[in-house]
Amino acid sequence: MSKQFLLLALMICVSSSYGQDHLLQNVYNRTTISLNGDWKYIVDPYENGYYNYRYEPFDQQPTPWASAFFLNSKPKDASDLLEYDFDKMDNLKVPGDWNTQKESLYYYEGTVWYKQSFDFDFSAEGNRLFVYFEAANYQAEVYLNGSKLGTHTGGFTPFNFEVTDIVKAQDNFLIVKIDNKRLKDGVPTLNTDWWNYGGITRDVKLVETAATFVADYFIQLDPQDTKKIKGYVQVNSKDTGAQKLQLKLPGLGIDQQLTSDQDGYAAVDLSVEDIRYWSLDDPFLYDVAIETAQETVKDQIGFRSIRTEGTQIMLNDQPVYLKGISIHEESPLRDGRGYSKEDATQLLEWAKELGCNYVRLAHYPHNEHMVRLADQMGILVWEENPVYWTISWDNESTYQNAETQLSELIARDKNRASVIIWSMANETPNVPARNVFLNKLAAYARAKDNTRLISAALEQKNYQGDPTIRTIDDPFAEVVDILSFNQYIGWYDGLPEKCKTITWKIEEDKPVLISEFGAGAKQGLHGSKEERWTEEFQENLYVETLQMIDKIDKIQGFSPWILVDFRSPRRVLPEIQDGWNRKGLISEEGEKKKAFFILQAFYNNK
Ligand code: GCB
Repeated sequence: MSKQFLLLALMICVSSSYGQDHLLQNVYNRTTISLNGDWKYIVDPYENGYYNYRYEPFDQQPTPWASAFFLNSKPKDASDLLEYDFDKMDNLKVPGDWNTQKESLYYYEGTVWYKQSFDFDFSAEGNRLFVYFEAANYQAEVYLNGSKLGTHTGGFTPFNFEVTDIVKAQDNFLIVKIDNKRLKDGVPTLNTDWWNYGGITRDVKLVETAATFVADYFIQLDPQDTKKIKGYVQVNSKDTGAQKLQLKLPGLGIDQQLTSDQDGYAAVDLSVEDIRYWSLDDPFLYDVAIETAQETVKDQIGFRSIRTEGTQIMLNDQPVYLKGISIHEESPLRDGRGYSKEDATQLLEWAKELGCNYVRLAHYPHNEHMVRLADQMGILVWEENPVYWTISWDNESTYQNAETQLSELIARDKNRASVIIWSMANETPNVPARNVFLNKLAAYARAKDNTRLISAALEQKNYQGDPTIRTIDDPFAEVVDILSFNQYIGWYDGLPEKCKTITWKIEEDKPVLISEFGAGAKQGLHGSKEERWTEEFQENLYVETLQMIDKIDKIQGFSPWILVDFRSPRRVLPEIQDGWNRKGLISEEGEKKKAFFILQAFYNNK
């Protein structure tokens, strides 16, 4: 194993100690049993089912009282005192946020307990079983049949636990305590401009594996040599010693035996002459199969190179201009958090219709359908860690939390050709503790994945005090591969006409992206271009901004804010906002605003 991959493997082992098992690779394509559907729930604002009256967690007591909710207790006889009963409760749908399912939970931030029952038969002796959550916001305590499996922190990344020794043939009860209280030391922190949807927001699956199984793999083009495919496969086995496995890429004529080391790792290092590279016009995905003696895991992987050269972004050694749009993960088809393939399809089809070749998935990891579809549709992707605005930069556990969330995102999406940028953070203040925090995070991301570019949405400033000249003055600009910043000239900063008066002085020899600009407009509200909230105001802001952007010589693309109006508790203006950030090019009802067509025309001419 190369030094680099050894380091990678070590880091993965370290991160798995953070309260959950090593993340299974590619659950998306494995045969699984869905636990989606109706789950019983108990709203528990005082966390009465979690703490005793001395405020000690039941799950840390040697013999928890029957009143602990995760025990799913039932009265032993008619005189027994018990003050809860899951089976008499109402249901919440999983996947789904609770806010848009129950009116009484619309603004709720706190604990809700979920319970699902299931039967399970192993299909072969010696097999193993995992319960896999695609995401739950924000903190999850997970119990099966009264035993604690673990805790997961972070609302947007997957986690799994092995349940081989706990699962029974019948009447299993999986109980999950979800707490979406915002926390000062959390990631994100107390303040965000999006809705804090709570719940088990994505799919829950049971994954049965063979005794020895493919736990993980990272198979990508070598960034140093586009005729090489490099990475690793990791098998998990209770048997120690080397394992034989077979890596097959029939489209490239590859059928190679690999032998894992003591820790289950086998390096992948293949020389290939004639690769059909994944590209925007030809998003070709190769069928990949990894076989152990007992099972086969299949995936579809694209091979492309991405790098920067001076101020250009090079996709397969050709400069590419990123015609983008920012997207929040809300369903364009229902209300609330998006989670389905249909949600992702609609969002990405709108992006395509707009003329985009690139999307910024803001401000946290979106569901896996987005990147899987982007792989198929030939759309480049920016993925983002929810390090947003003000984070407790000095708090080591906040850093660990941010790193773990990033590591789970990279673990899930590291084989996706569409993903070209890992973004560390959004609009964070330039203070020493933040610089230490972000530098460490960027170094971590680079060590984990050297096949992608690092960025962050930074802020712009007056150049040497002159308000007509703008620049980026931030030490993190030295660290990133792509220099990105948000700017709102014409909205928070003067009126759209102001764009004409601004020039840009960007000194770094790097590709530059504008990760946000925009203006609010209520779809259907018309008036003059001077009138705030009208479609005409927003349209004019796009006209003016696009002219300004075209004059910034290092610009290699942008992702305006935002594709669709999205919910935000910060946006309370009656009759206009009513709880929605109105900077969408499309309303939450799916109606396009005038600015949509301005951007579409610009992209079509680019
Ligand atoms: C920003 C933030 C984004 C907000 C947006 C706005 O700079 O990055 O999260 O939603 O501005 O609408 O103010």
